[in-house]
Amino acid sequence: MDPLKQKFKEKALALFQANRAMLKENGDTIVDQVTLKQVFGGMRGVKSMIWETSQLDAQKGIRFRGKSIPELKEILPKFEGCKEPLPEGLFHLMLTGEVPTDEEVKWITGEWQRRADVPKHVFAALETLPKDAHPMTQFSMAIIALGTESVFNRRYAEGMAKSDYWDATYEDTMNLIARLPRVAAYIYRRTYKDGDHIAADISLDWGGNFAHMLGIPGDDFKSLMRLYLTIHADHEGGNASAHSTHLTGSTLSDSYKSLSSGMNALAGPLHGLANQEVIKWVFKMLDVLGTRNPSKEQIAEYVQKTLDAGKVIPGYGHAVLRQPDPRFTAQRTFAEEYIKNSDIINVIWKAFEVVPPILQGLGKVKNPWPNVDAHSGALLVHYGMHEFSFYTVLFGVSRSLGVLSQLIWSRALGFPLERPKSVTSEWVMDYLAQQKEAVG
Ligand code: HAX
Repeated sequence: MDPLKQKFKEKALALFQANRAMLKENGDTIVDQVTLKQVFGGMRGVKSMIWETSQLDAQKGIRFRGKSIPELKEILPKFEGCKEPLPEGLFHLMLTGEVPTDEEVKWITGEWQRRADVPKHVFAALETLPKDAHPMTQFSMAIIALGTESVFNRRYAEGMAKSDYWDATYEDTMNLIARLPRVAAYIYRRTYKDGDHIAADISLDWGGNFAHMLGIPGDDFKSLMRLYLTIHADHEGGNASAHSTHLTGSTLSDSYKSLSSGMNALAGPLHGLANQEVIKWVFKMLDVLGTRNPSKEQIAEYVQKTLDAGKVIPGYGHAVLRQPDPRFTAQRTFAEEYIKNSDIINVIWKAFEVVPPILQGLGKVKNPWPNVDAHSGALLVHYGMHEFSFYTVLFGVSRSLGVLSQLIWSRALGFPLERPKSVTSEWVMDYLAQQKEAVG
């Protein structure tokens, strides 16, 4: 058994047994109550799922196994000469709860390189799609096509025991994560660069090699990719991409179909596609205003116009957060450190001063602050990636790390098929009438 799998197995067995004992004694303890507002309002805040890899706090933002993003930047191993954390290290942390050593991270990099070969039929499947198919459509389809290799499906058909489900899911997950950069880079190069593909560089790490295969030059872009792939990886379990992956996975669908579900959720403009929408909105504003250097007053006017047209301001607001997103702040810190004087980044920073008071003034927006998607596009544009519709694929490559490491946990902890209860509006009216009658 490989060392990462061995480490996971020990931790998972211990937690499985501890949870069993805890539930035997406390299974009927009430941890939440649900209001009608929550039932009609997208289940906001309802505690109904276990997610081991990360947890979100409305004020402090994301914690990966208790660690904040600035802490991750300190404690996770780095690629030689780079100051940003390696996503391989975060994967280890999420999967085992332990900060990895340099050696452990090197092992993961090597293991993902060893598993990185993409079957030819995946590229052939992609070639059947028109070049202008949205990259998220291509990405989701490619992930499904990779699933013909599923170890879980093969072993399930052979009669695998329930206690081994996590093991087969680990194998699928390691293979899938290893192959995603190659698939994503293929989509980028076929869609925007006339199919002029770039071979992998095995001297590089997972994120650095992804940057290399995309064909965006420079060490700073590789550093950005390492940071980007780390900070987008997980955001506890209730967000739409994580929850979709979790729900599909709960049917014992394989890692490929589960992740593809998650990517379809990520592709919506209220979720991951917001990174594309933000930068489109910014460039449209610059075109309309006829300047690359708008004043705060001009930005405020344009924000108001967007709202008056009945649209949301992309990159602002959040279902859980009530402060500026620490992932926004991490990208801002990166820009301050690596980039001097970029017009487009200056616009993002000015918008950060202008948008929150306007949204606050509407009196209904619960979180007027920027989220992760407000900043990422400007960084990518700065380094020469102008193909906005590809941005959500970058998010998706990263998100695989969190949702798939959790899928291994879900299988190891024996989570059942997810099946909440739904009711009709008529049921609600009848229920309210009965309550009234009972009170007299
Ligand atoms: N601009 C304008 N109005 C906004 C708004 C924004 N950025 N954010 C929220 N609102 C509005 C809502 O549309 C809602 O209006 P109605 O009552 O008229 O329907 C009202 O304020 C209350 O919404 P909320 O409770 O504050 O927010 P929700 O939890 O319902 O929604 C969203 C959270 C992220 C979907 C929302 O803030 C939004 O649409 N933001 C813009 C899109 C965006 O940036 N999405 C990315 C979010 C982060 C993420 O998942 N990244 O992948």
